[in-house]
Amino acid sequence: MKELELYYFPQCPYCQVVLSALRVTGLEQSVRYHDIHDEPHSKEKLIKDTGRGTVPCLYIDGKPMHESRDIANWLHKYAKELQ
Ligand SMILES: N[C@@H](CCC(=O)N[C@@H](CS)C(=O)NCC(=O)O)C(=O)O
Repeated sequence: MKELELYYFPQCPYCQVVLSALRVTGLEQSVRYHDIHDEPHSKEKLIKDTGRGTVPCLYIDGKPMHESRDIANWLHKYAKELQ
């Protein structure tokens, strides 16, 4: 099982794309969530790690992936082996 952490905030439509992919793939419970508006330190970490403050960003075993479409595609591709 890979360690998955999602940096997001709920009002962000791109984040909703990823949250929807997590629901559809049944991986919703397998992710640790960081709301960057609730946790300023999480936004700071995101910027420090990636040079970008944009969300969504999914960390896969500590490696950050940006872009909602890329993340959703990755989730669908690897869903079976992640469950
Ligand atoms: N192309 C990106 C767009 C991501 C994006 O623009 N996210 C906005 C929120 S909806 C963001 O993080 N803006 C910077 C900020 O709110 O600090 C994706 O599809 O993931």
